[in-house]
Amino acid sequence: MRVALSIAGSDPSGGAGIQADLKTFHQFGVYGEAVPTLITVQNTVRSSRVEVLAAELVAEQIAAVLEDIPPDAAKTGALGSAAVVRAVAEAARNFAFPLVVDPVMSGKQGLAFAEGDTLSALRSELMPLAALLTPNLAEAEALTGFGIATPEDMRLAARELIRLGARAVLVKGGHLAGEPVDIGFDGESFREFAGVRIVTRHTHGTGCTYSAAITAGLARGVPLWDAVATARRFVEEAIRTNPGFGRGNGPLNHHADGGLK
Ligand code: PXL
Repeated sequence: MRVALSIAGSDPSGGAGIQADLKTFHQFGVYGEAVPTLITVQNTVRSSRVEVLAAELVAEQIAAVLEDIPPDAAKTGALGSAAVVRAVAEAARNFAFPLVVDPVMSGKQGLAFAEGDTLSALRSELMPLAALLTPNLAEAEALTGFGIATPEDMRLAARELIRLGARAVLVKGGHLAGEPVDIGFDGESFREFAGVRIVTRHTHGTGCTYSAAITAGLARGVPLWDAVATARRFVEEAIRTNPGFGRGNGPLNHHADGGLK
C-alpha cells in the first residue's frame, strides 16, 4: 500500500484541511498521514480563531513520520507563519518523494492562515521544492503580483511561477466567470483541465481535496497530469454529490467515486 502525507491546518468541521486530505487519501486507496500546522475554530458558517503551532513542533512531527513510515508523496496546505514555512522547507529539501504545495492563504470565511511574511517565505523557500504548485487565482495573484482576469493571464502567471522555481504549476480558474478551466504548465507545455460549473454553496474544502487527490495519485505512481485529470474529475463529482451538511458553505462528498481505488 502506498502512503501520502499532508502537512496542513485542522478544520474541526471535517470539510477542509488535514481532515479532508486524510479522507481523500483513503478514498484513493492510499494510507494517509497528517501533520497539523495550525488549529482553526470553524464550522460551515463561522470561523473565529487560528492557532499556529510552533515551527519546531511541526518539524518534530515531520521527522517522526519520515524516520518510520516515509510517504510516497506529500502535500502542504495552510502553514500559518513564515517560521512554519521555513521548517517545512528545511525538511522538504531532503524529501525523496514529490511534494505538492497548495499555497493556502485564507479559508472560506476569510480566516487568515498567513501572518506577516508567510507569503514571501512560501515564494522563496517552499515554491522551489514543489513538484506541483496549485494556486487558485487569488493565490497566483499574491505570489506573482499580477492581476488575473482571463485564461491568458493565468498562463502568464503560470510562467512566472515556474520562473520563481516551481517545477510545475496548476493555476485553478474556478473563480473566473464561465465554465471552470484549470491551466497546467511544466515550463514546456500548457495543459487545460476543463470542467463543468456546479452551482452550489457547498464547496468548502475544494482546494484541499483537489491537491490531496493529486498527491494520492502521485503516491501511487500516476504521472503528474494524469493525476491532475483524475483529481479534477473526483472533485467535480464530490461537489455534485455533496451531502448538504451545515447551514453555510458545506463540505464535499469525500466518498465520491475517485476513479482510482
Ligand atoms: O480551503 C482552504 C483551507 C485550508 N486549510 C484549512 C481550512 C481551509 C478552509 O476553510 O479550514 C484548515
